[in-house]
Amino acid sequence: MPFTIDSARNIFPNTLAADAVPATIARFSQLSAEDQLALIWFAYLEMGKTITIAAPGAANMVFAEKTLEEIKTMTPLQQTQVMCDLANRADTPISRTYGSWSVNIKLGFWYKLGQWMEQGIVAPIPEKYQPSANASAVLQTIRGLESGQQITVLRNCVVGMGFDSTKLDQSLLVSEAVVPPQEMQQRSDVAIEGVSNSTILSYMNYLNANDFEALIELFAPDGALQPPFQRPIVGKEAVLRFFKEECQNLKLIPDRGVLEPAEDGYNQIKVTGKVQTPWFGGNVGMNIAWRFLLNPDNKIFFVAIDLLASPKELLNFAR
Ligand code: ECH
Ligand code: GLY
Ligand code: GLY
Ligand code: GLY
Repeated sequence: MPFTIDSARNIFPNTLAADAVPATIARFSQLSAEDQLALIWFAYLEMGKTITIAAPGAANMVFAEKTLEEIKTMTPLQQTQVMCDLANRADTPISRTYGSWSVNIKLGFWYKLGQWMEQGIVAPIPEKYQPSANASAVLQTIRGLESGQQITVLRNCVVGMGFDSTKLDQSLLVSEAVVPPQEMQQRSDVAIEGVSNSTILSYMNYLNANDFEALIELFAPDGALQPPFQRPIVGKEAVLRFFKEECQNLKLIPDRGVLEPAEDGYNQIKVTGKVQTPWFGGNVGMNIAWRFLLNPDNKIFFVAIDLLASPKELLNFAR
């Protein structure tokens, strides 16, 4: 076999990802829990002036409801303690429950808490809270990022909170129900300037239609998918689980690409374009590159999804 997952990760090495995102999250995670919560609060309020977040679907909220109600009945001091425990990834019952939730349930939980904090139902961040110098510097960095990078930082901060899910009994993990694939008549076809390969076009169309069962058949049995700033997810079973859990209702808007032959009958394809998340819809277009490696059977051996450093990167096809 000419390629391994590790060597495939290096196709199109000139692709410039938004390294400011992991760098900012690393600095964020060094802050105290109080600083972390205050920083996200201030960032969230500022971003809310220009971009609107969609209310979580009811399906995301059912799993968090019991915990939210429990928090509601607590004293303000206890509420603040629960939030600090989450930021500290402490081993507490609520922090364990939080750790068992999928990304969208975690986001829905904080969405609701944010509303309650605004309404005074849950202990707010004190208006006069004085962040440390480091926290102020991190907030300043976040202000300077483009909106797609800002929401990625927020998302990853929320994902990192709570008890470490890998240390939990995996049978306890919960995620929202999978929506049925879109009806055929409702679907639309993407067009990608410079790319006519059927696997690439089907990948975009199936993902846009939430048709994960068809989508996964485009992958080789040992195929892998690498989400932005993550390690590759390897094998059809794990990739399918990821699609069902974290990829519902995304909108992929690929724009252009290049295909070039690689060793031993493989082909490498780079596509750039935009992606929208259901949480922000058309308000935030993330600048994305897909780096595909197709095997000689035209199956996906590897695909990396990169959040790009700048819009300029949308035009970068240098090899
Ligand atoms: C408050 C203060 C106290 C602490 C906290 C608070 C609340 C914070 C809240 C934050 C909400 C944040 C949200 C962020 C959502 C971000 C979503 C993103 C989605 C990116 C998706 C991408 C998809 C790419 C992919 C493609 C593929 O081809 C394959 C699959 C996949 C304020 C109370 C915490 C409420 C809602 C960034 C890029 C294209 C890899 C998925
Ligand atoms: N974006 C990472 C790489 O091109 O290798
Ligand atoms: N409102 C976005 C979601 O529930 O996924
Ligand atoms: N978890 C993927 C999204 O929010 O769009």
